[in-house]
Amino acid sequence: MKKLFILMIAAAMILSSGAAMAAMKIKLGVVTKPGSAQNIAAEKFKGLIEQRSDGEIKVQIFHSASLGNETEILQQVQLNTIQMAIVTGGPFDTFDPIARVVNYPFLFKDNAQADQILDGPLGAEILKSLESSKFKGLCFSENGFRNLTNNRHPVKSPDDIKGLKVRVMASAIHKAIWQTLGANPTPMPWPIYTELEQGVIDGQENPLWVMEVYKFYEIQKYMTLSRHVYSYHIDVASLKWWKSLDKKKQDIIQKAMYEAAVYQRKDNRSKNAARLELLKSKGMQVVENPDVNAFRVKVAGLKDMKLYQDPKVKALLNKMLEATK
Ligand code: EAX
Repeated sequence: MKKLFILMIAAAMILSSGAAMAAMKIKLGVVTKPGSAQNIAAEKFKGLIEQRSDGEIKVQIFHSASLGNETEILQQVQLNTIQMAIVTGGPFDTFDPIARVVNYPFLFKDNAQADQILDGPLGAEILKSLESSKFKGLCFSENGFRNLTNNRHPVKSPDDIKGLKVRVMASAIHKAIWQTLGANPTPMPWPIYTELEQGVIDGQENPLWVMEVYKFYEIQKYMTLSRHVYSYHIDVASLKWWKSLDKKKQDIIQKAMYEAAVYQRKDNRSKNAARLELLKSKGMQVVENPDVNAFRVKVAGLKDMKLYQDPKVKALLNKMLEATK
């Protein structure tokens, strides 16, 4: 009887403390729709964190551009009106030019090298640098290697790019790459289906999952496996919000985001072979072995451009080029 009484009191205490302590809510923004790379990372993070915090932390995902484009999402993170975001590396470079180092063309040879560098001390330099623009950089998930699609003709070498109107992200380095390759780059935020459909632009570049999830095979005839940029997401939190959290919460969030990122990279990569088959079966004409060396030679001078003149950015680029030689 006495035991039962104690148990009842304990239960009542737990219940009342639960009610008094409202769950903390994290608003997390992504520009893309469910099924996209960003969303897969976001949903995995939500699942892990809600389970591990015993419901003490809840995550609300805002997707499909409901908070605006990626630049606007990042502005909201800076202001702490949303606490977290998973955003493509491209648009980050207007906030901190350090982000354009990873967007350097033909930097990483393969996925393993991307992981090794980004999960190591060089990746950590990028995350640290973001603090000066009010972001707490947590880790990196991925879009993947980007490939060119267009509606004019097959692209096998840089000569075929001349004059193509290619949509690019809000990123100085992406614009410079396509300018150097001879295209007519047009910066435009995501999403871009209508612009492609209406012919406002001839082409775009993105990883394979985008062509599948956003059904670009309906409106783009030619694809070239150019793999010109390894496109990362930077998984960030608002620095102001981050500093308000105790160490225990910071740890659980940091760990869950990293695990979600590793899960998502693997998931993304495991689907690429099937995606390529699907895109071909939908009628896309694919140039699987373009003259990558010719592309590489054309963009080789980019590292000496003004874009990389900031000493911190230049130093990191040089370290990355050295590490990926
Ligand atoms: O993930 O804007 C872009 O091209 C990005 O890759 C987009 O977020 C799709």
